[in-house]
Amino acid sequence: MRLIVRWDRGSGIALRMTIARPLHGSQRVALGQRVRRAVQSVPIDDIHTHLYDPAFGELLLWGIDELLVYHYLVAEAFRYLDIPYDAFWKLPGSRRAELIWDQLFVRHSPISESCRGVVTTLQAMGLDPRKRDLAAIRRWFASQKLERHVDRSLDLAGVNTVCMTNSPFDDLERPVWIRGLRRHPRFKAALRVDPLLLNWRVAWRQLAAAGYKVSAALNSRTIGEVRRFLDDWGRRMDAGFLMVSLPPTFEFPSRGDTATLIEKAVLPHCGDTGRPFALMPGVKRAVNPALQLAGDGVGLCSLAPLQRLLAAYPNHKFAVTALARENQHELCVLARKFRNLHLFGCWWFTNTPSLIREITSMRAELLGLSFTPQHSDARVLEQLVYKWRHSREVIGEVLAERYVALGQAGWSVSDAELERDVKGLFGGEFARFCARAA
Ligand code: HDL
Ligand code: ZN
Repeated sequence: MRLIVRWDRGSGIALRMTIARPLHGSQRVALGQRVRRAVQSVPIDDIHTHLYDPAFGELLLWGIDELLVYHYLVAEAFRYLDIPYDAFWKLPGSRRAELIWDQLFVRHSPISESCRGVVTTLQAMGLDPRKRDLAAIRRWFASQKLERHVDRSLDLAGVNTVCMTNSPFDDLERPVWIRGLRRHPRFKAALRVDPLLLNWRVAWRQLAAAGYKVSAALNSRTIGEVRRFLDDWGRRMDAGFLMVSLPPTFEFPSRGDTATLIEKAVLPHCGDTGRPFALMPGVKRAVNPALQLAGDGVGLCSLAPLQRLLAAYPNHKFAVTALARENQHELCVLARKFRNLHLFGCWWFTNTPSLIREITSMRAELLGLSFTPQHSDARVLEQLVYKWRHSREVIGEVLAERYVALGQAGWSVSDAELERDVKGLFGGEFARFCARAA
């Protein structure tokens, strides 16, 4: 600190001003390293994945072939492949994996984020992809025991727990819940309701077949039974929150099925149980259906429906991640206006280093520490490793810049305070948000 004394001519009083002495080079470097160390070491609660508790058997995807046929890589491989889409889908998974390996790792350097992720993951597992020996990599995975491999993958990723995406409408998943399962302590559940909210014309028949007295008409009896359905599945799953992805055309309020079910069933359920409602706007499903799961696109949303929900339901909790890059700034400002809005993740097409940097900087500058910077969206077990190593790298850089700028302004943080702050970002703030009384 530098002390400066100025005489005030008028009053003749000495004005003492202390000017923060800027951190000098080595102090800036040391502080940045402390921040990166905290970001690298604090374990993460991953609040959105498509992974499954091992009790769900085949639904938990793992191994090199699943890493290679991940829909992100399918989309990228088809930019080089000229075989017909249906010919590709007729191939066995192992053959699809070989085609993708050949195009994205042998014939071209794997510089995309999804391809680099496979390299990061293989290296972390102690394999050397530089040999380009897919057969050897396959032999290693084939020799792994899943139970140990699950803990190894979460530990290598620095992940404490993962939250699944659970659907009563999934014909493979539903029977496991109905039969009952011994839950793995590191796998939490979230109740995904896309089919219910986005395809009521089909969903009501599935509820009826399951014994809920519903009809196509969203009358009071149907609404009551939909709420019973949500109560039953929320309890069965011990779901931390409900979630739905929404098209750019989503409107609220509206007389449509989606808005009506949200207003009359989902929000009353969330109000009764205190569960947050996670909204994921901006998905254009099946813009290229021939790509199957890889065929979804992105669209710019109006955030006015979200704003109306936040204002109309001040005691309900909404967690939101938007898919369009161009929606991110307005979403940040909305979060400044509504404390019942918690932002999370750089979702899907925004889960790239350049956009994680842009979005996380914007959020830290506008929201401080009251958000969750990332979720992995991992669909294959070992993806946790790269999705979190890559994200921690960028989040660590962004936070190092913020804390150095704070240091320059004349503030200091202890290691304990840094750890506290990062724990909040990596799951603590979201847990507090979920636990907050509705
Ligand atoms: O709707 C979602 O939850 C998305 O994450 C989709 O599952 C998407 O296919 C995906 O895996 N994105 O990462
Ligand atoms: Zn997802």
